[in-house]
Amino acid sequence: MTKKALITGINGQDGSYLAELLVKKGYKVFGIQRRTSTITTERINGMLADGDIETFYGDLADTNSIVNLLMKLKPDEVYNIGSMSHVRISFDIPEYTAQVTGLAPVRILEALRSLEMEEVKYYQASSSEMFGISPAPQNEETPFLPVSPYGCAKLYGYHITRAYRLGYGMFACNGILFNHESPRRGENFVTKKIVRAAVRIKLGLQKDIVLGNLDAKRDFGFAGDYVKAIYMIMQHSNPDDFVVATNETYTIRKFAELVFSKLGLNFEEYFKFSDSYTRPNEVPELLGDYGKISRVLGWKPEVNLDQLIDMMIENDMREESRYV
Ligand code: GDR
Repeated sequence: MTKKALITGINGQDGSYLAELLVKKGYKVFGIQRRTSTITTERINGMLADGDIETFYGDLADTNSIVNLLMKLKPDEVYNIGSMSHVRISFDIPEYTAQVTGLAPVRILEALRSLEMEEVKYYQASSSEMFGISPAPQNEETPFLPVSPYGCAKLYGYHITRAYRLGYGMFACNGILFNHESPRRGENFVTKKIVRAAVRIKLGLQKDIVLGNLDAKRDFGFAGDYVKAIYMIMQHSNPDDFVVATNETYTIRKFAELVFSKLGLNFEEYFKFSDSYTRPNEVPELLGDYGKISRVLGWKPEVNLDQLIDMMIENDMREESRYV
């Protein structure tokens, strides 16, 4: 029988890659779409037009919309990928972040329970931001010390997912994903901002790039590889929690230097600092250890940082060349 999956955040980078993967695997894929005044379906328009996926209006902050969709669609698997996902912005809207990023998991899990749908599998998109200032490298045993409203909200989601698994025997699992990037990355995340700016500078469309703290270290993977990990976590015989990472870390400055040098540009000539992109608290170093998921599920990253940057530059070159 065809399996049905419901994805929150289907419009986003991860949701769109995950939807493509599940469609390929033969799933009937549904997505929850939040009402916005501008159209935000550009990453999934192809699948919508082909009838591969179907979206329904709903909102992670609106319990009734979640209950109604679970009753109507009766999914076999729910992937909670949706979130207020920007760490710096979470300092501006901390309560909203707690409402959406923090409480949506319990809204969904409790809805499944009260609808007597406990057999439905649940995936929670947990984040390396939960490690906060815990020293690197970080794995499943590392203590969580979040320092952003986003990290705190995600940590609630992580623990409530475990609590429902332990308390009610539900197949509820966490993927603790480190930073993952792609040509589809939202434009206000640092990798996309850097690649887009470097390409535009190269094409004469932009003069400089304004960034915040360049000393933080991040473990950057490819989102396309990470959704495969998500799928494997959900097909495992036992519900469990896994770190998904690359075991490598780079400063933001190094990432920028690599991107600019690939285009024959010297990053320092174009970089301007602005405090408006710094955070009240910074997470200094994220470096994941993907040993457990590699041992238990056989997952490992396939795309390295060099290939990831090439992919992102090629995409933005194609898109920005239209404006030359
Ligand atoms: P992050 O990603 O906070 O790690 O969370 P982001 O790309 O926003 O920042 C990475 C690092 O770059 C520094 N930085 C800047 N960041 C942004 N966005 N814009 C800038 O101009 C800038 N200048 C410097 C930041 O201070 C930070 O150190 C991402 C998100 O996708 C989360 O949703 C996800 O959970 C985690 O990764 C894993």
